[in-house]
Amino acid sequence: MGSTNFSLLFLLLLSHLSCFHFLLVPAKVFISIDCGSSSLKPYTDGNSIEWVGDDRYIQTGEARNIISKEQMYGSDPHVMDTLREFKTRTKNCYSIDINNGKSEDSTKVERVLVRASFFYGNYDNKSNPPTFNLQFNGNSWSQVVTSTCLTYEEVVYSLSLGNTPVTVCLTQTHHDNVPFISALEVRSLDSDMYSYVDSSYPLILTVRSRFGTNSNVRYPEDIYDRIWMGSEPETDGILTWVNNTSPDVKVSNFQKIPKALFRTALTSLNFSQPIWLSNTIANLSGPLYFNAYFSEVIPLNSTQKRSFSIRALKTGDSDFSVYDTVTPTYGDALQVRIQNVTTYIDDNWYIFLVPTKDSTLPPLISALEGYIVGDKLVQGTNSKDVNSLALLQKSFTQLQDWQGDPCLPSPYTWDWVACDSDTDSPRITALYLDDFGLVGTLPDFSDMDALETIDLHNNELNQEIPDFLGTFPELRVLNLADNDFSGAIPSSLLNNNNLKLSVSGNPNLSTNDDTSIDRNSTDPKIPSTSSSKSSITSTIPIIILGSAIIQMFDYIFCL
Ligand SMILES: *[C@@H]1O[C@H](CO)[C@@H](O)[C@H](O)[C@H]1NC(C)=O
Ligand SMILES: *[C@@H]1O[C@H](CO)[C@@H](O)[C@H](O)[C@H]1NC(C)=O
Ligand SMILES: *[C@@H]1O[C@H](CO)[C@@H](O)[C@H](O)[C@H]1NC(C)=O
Ligand SMILES: *[C@@H]1O[C@H](CO)[C@@H](O)[C@H](O)[C@H]1NC(C)=O
Ligand SMILES: *[C@@H]1O[C@H](CO)[C@@H](O)[C@H](O)[C@H]1NC(C)=O
Ligand SMILES: *[C@@H]1O[C@H](CO)[C@@H](O)[C@H](O)[C@H]1NC(C)=O
Ligand SMILES: *[C@@H]1O[C@H](CO)[C@@H](O)[C@H](O)[C@H]1NC(C)=O
Ligand SMILES: CC(=O)N[C@H]1CO[C@H](CO)[C@@H](O)[C@@H]1O
Repeated sequence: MGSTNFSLLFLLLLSHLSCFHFLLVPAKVFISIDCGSSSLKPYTDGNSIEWVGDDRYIQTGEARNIISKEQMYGSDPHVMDTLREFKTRTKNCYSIDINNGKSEDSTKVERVLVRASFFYGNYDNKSNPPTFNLQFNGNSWSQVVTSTCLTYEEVVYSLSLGNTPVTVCLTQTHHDNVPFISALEVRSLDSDMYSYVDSSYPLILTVRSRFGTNSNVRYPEDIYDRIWMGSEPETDGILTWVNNTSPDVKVSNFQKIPKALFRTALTSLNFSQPIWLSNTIANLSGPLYFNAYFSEVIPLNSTQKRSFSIRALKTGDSDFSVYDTVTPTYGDALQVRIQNVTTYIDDNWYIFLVPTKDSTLPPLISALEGYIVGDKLVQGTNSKDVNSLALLQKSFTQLQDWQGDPCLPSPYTWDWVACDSDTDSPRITALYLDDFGLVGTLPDFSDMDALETIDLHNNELNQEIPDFLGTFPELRVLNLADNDFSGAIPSSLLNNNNLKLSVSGNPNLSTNDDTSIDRNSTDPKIPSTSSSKSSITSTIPIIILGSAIIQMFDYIFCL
């Protein structure tokens, strides 16, 4: 970069409500959930976005009101004044049926944008904003470090199984740090958006800024409701804001970004002065991808030229690479992809816009969007197992508030299952449904054919012992003790010598004297030998996470 003095532009994230009221068709899926609100009447905010309460999306946690409205910059006060906290359980999940209750829609949604917002507002009067983890559809998403300001996390990913529900889970990771959430938004994206990144990887937002103004753009100008944050006015005497004099800017359909972004730009006062964009990302785990947007702001005559190179540090390189040299056109939008970027000193990424030698005008930029490419998406727990768990949940209401992927991400399984979590499509190996107050009859869950342990003792199951319980090829422990089972014991169970069967405490069960049932009269123990499985019981301790979780840059709305 030679001896040039670069001016450093921090992307300070200042927020102002935008106030455009165009009527546009929104994204196909457009669900906005005001967490902790049970209001039955939808609330429409200043951007024409309709918010609903979260009752229908989650069964756990408790609704709370914030105490302090200080530092609520940029957020809708009505949406942010309630939240849901999760004092019990390690993992609590929202499950959002993006078909909105309709049966399998012919129009498949391929990609979604999910945004989770957190505004602490001292709701618990402890002045102690918590830290916890966030997951989507069985994948690790981020560590949320809340503060007194509004923060949000955003991820874009593909739904490989079509219109499966979007699940968002919060997991407690630190003692006394109770997870909470203020808002949750799901928007569908068109399949060609962000398609230059392999769809088996998620994109986790790090920055989405517009320049030359302090006002934000989101829905309705961006029909996908991406939030393009305005920035701080320039006061350093090096950079300045300009308005685009073109009455209209052509934005090709492929870019699908709002025209409004091109009304303004950031430029240098001095034609030879580069623009330097930067921000910090601690613990970057994947490459950074950026989209930068440009448009010439004045009609140029024959002696004027605006041309500059775009430089950034490519993963694996030791010096800044030139990604592209651009000459923006008046009245046209230009998108440049800056891919495979990594961080440099002190976990900062840098993008330089450096004027070419023949340029008579300084560089400029209208908008910038940046993502981290996350870890490969998991497939999710085996679908036979998931469907069978759904049958159990349908039969027994007390199981219904378990949502999200039952096994993933490891170690956050549901409390009453164990999984073989060595793969990205784990199997359920144990059901620990002892003492759950189950009354009635079992549905046929024989599709869960990787089960090794079924513990149903101490419930009120009152039926004949169903034959399907004898069909699990891997079953080693079946505990049916202390129920109201009746009739005879199926021979498939009696004849299975590998099975530790317990049926004591079922007074109406006919046990022929000679049989070897209750080969052990005491309750069988959950095997602790079987090596790789995590044997999780309902008294699971809080697990403090190791270093495997990505620490993400939180999008913070603070002055
Ligand atoms: C918060 O706690 C303080 C004392 O610690 C108490 O005076 C105040 O009334 C509490 N506020 C609310 C809203 O509970
Ligand atoms: C851009 O235009 C707006 C009004 O359209 C005006 O308020 C603002 O001052 C202009 N900014 C610059 C840098 O000229
Ligand atoms: C413009 O910037 C260049 C390089 O930073 C510097 O040498 C020159 O003095 C500057 N000109 C003005 C008018 O500030
Ligand atoms: C081009 O525009 C610049 C700035 O307005 C002006 O100084 C210059 O004389 C113009 N040149 C021609 C050939 O019109
Ligand atoms: C990014 O890096 C990956 C892995 O090194 C490589 O396969 C891919 O081609 C790179 N993409 C671009 C656009 O440079
Ligand atoms: C056992 O069977 C009898 C008669 O069928 C019934 O009255 C009784 O309630 C049953 N006992 C239990 C514990 O289910
Ligand atoms: C980054 O990772 C290191 C080691 O895994 C950890 O000690 C540190 O706290 C992390 N930093 C942040 C900001 O999470
Ligand atoms: C079938 C079975 O598990 N039998 C066990 C019963 O318990 C005794 C000791 O308590 C074991 O030795 C048996 O193997």
